[in-house]
Amino acid sequence: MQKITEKTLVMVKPDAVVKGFVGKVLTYFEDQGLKIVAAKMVHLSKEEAKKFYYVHQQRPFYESLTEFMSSAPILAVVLEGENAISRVREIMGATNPKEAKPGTIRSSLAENVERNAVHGSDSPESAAYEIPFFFNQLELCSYNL
Ligand code: IDP
Ligand code: MG
Repeated sequence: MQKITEKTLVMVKPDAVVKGFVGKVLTYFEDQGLKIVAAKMVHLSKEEAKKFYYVHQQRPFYESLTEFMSSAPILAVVLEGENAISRVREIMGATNPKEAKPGTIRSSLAENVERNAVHGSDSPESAAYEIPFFFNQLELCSYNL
């Protein structure tokens, strides 16, 4: 695979935050050499959650998902690394924890298909919407591991 340095937006979701799994979730990514270049705890309003997940507005789970995502704070994080977008998706595991490979975050920490512990951008286009949703240029750090 071609090596491209990418940034991707991760959220530790409310279920994982309230269970005290923030550190655990971040460790999965740090252990794979992904670099945290921004982080912020945010309690999204329902409207903000709807805006973040607007691509899913026609889906049957949109109301419930955005209710859940605004039920408690999330930790928004930008991770940087080679092929960060696809690597984060691998480390997270499938949306439904029942289908997630052993050793993935969702296999280990998710409750169900909705309360699934973590979000990660699914494409460069999504990352380009999701990163500035939470962070401005000044909030994105640059350093060498
Ligand atoms: P992803 O987070 O793995 O990219 P998406 O299909 O983009 O999955 O869905 C966004 C989020 O919506 C999921 O992470 C999950 O919280 C929720 N979700 C997805 N599918 C379902 C479902 O069938 N029932 C309930 N919630 C769902
Ligand atoms: Mg998605």
